[in-house]
Amino acid sequence: MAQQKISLTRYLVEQQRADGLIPGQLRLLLEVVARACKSISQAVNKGALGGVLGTAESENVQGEIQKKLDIIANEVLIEANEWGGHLAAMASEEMESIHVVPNRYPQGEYLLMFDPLDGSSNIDVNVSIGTIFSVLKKPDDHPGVQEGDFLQAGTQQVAAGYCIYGPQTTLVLTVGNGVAMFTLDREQGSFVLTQEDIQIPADTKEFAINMSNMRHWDEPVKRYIDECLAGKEGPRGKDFNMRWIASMVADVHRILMRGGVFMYPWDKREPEKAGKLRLMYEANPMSWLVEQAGGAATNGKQRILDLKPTKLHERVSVMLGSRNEVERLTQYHAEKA
Ligand code: AHM
Ligand code: MG
Repeated sequence: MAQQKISLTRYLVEQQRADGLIPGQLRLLLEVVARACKSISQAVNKGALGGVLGTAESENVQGEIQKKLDIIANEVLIEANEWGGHLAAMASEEMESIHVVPNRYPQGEYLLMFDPLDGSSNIDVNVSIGTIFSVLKKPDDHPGVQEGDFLQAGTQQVAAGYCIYGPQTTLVLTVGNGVAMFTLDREQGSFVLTQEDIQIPADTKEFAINMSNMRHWDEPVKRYIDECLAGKEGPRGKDFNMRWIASMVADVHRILMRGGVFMYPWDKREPEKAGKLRLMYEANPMSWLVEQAGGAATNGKQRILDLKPTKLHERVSVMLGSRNEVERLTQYHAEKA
C-alpha cells in the first residue's frame, strides 16, 4: 500500500490529540492562516499576469514604500482571519495600530501578528518571499483588547511559522513540539507534511549578512566575519561560504534545511535604531522556530525570546542559526562589554 500522505489538517488534529498540545481553537486558527497563505501564494505565482507587481502609492508605519503585494497579502490575512471567532485582534508590519476583530464577529482568545510579505524588495524580481506569523494568547485579566496585550516576550508564543513562496510553496510551523514542514500540493490544494523534527546542525561553514554594511558594524560582528573570511589560514581553520537572499524567510529556510548563521545586527548608520528587523512579527517567530530546531537566537547580549517588547513595531538586532556560531557571537559581544 502506498504510504499515506499526512495533510496539515491531520498533523494539527494529531497535535491536538497528543497530550492536548494545541487547543481546538488554535488548530482552527492555524488552518485559516494556512488557507490565507495559499491564497497569497496564488497571487505571487500570477505575478505580472495578475497585475500584482510594482509599487503601491503608500507608505507603511516604518516609512517604507509599500508594494502592491504587501497590501494584498495584508488584506488576505485580515479578511481570512477576522470572522472565524478564534482571534481577538491582529497586528501587522503594514498597519500602524492593531486590528481588533469587528463587533459583528465573535471574539476569540488569541492574538495574531504577521509580516504579510517579507522580502518586499524581492517581489518584482521573482526571488523567494514569504509570510511570517506569530500567535499569542490574549491576557485574560481584563475585558476587550488593547495594543499592550501584544507586548509579550517571544517565550509566550503558542504557535509561530512562515510560508515561503519560492520554487515550492512551503509552510514551516512550530507549536512548541519541534518544527514541521509542509509543501503545498497544488493539484490537491493542500499542505502535505514533508519533513518533521527539523534539526539545525550545531556547526556550519555558511553565514548570511549584508556585507555592504560592513563599515557600519559593531566590533564583535566585524571580528566574527573577519575570522570567517580569513578561512583555512585564519583562527577558524576552515573556509566559509556566504549567502544573502535579502528575504529573511529564504535565509532562515536555508538555515533550517542545512545550517548556517543569519545576522541583521545593530549598526552605526542609525545608532538609535536597535536594528532593521522587527521583534514581534519577524525576530520572535523565527527565533522560536530556530530554537525548536536546536539552534539559537540572540541580539548579541540577550536571548531574543526573552526580550520584553515595549512597542508593537519594535526593532531588534538579530543573530540566529547554528548554535555554536551564535554562542561564539554572544561570546564576542560579552568580551567587548
Ligand atoms: P521587509 O519586511 O520590508 O521585507 O524587510 C525585511 C527584509 C528581510 O527579509 C531581509 O533579511 C532584509 O530586510 C534585507 O534587508 P537589506 O535590503 O538591507 O539587505
Ligand atoms: Mg519583513
